[in-house]
Amino acid sequence: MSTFLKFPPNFLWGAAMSGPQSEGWLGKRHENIMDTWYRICRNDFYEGVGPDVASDFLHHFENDFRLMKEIGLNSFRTSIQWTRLIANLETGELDPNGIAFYQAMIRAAKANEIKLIFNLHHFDLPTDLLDRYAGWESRHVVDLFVKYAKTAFQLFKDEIHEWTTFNEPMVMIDGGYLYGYHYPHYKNEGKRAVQVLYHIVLANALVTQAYHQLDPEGKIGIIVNVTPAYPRSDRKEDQEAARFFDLFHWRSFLDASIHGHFPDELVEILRKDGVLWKAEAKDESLLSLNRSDFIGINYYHPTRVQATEGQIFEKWLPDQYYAHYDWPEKRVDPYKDWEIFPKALYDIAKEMTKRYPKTPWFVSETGMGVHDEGRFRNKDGVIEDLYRINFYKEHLFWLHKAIEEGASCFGFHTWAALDCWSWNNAYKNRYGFIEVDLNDQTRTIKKSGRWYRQVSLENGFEIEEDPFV
Ligand code: BGP
Repeated sequence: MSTFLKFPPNFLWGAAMSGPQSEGWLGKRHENIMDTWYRICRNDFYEGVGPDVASDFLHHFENDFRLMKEIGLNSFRTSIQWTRLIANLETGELDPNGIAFYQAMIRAAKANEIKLIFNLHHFDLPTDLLDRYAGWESRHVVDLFVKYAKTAFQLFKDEIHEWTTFNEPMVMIDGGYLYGYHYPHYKNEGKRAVQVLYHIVLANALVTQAYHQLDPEGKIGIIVNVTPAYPRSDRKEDQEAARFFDLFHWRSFLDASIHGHFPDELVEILRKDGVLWKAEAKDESLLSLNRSDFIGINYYHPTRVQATEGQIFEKWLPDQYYAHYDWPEKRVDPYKDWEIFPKALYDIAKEMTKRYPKTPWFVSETGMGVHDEGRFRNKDGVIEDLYRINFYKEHLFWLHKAIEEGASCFGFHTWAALDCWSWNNAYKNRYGFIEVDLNDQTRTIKKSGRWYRQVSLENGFEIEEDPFV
């Protein structure tokens, strides 16, 4: 017996990319922190490949939108690069080439009937602002970001009606301040990380306010990477560890942008520990009055946690409240060493419904990066990526179940439309529905792209009865 999994009407079937990972740095006046990282340390990147040309979306976007239409995308999210649109970061003076590029991109999306969602920040802080003001630690950078956002809204408000402020701000904090895996590679800077978190939340509220003033009909949200924290056991200590992880990594951004304030428990812990952020008196009402219209959820893998074993930390770190737990039964994506656990999407959806019942959300990224996909090429030159199709089917199965049970999820975007550059894996693992040959930038649709077209056309797909339970 088989069942057809039908999704709600007007469901978004799409994919995501980001400016830095697809356009690269060609033609920009400024470097962002990822560009700088590559310029000064090429060896940190797989085979020394950087974000200079990336997938050359800058020159191929017209054809790329045609291909996106061919694989059935009715929507697509990418990011504007602050470092491309703005010529003078302080005054907000515009770069005419940047404007021309984004306008042309908007036209190409429209010509192919693809709804374009613009994101304003995808890990790509201009390096000048890091060097001059310590980046997101500075309130002045919040003001400059708001200035840039207002400019973008003014320029594109007639064509773009869905915006997002940040992509995965927690990665900026983890990667840049706590564990050092992204430039500027600070480590164990817990207090500074907390200030960065606060400023991002504040910037989100200010930008939301600016957008609502300009276009009361349009919608603006924030994209967060949510990994449910599954405790190792029912023991109180493991449950407590999961509770803190959840508070710090999930509810910090979501409560602030949906409820208009941070969770009290989190504020109390940070105050008690002497690491609470610096705020101004007016901020409280700013957060409360300017809330996100929708949420994007990026989900790749779950987090499993356990109680700490009394490790002493010299400086404050969120890790003093939990430790990672390695579940012996986990199924792993060998290329990235990420656990594959599709049911988490159902659990996330349930939590969203419980905590934020009125807020619509969509899956803004999920995907599977695979190394050396040429192995799977058939005689016609097409990569037969059945693993990717199965990965999406399993995730969609759980998402569909949650929607049937009332989750207000309005779309599914994969990472990525085309193979894109990764933050330090470069092009080692490929995620796209469309293969990019880096030798000559030719594009070839993979088998998963053809499959997705069918799913999008039929607004669902057929499965054997409950194959994944
Ligand atoms: C997400 C980012 C994307 C993308 C993806 C895949 O966290 O939002 O930009 O890179 O992860 O990860 P990676 O490229 O590191 O393999």
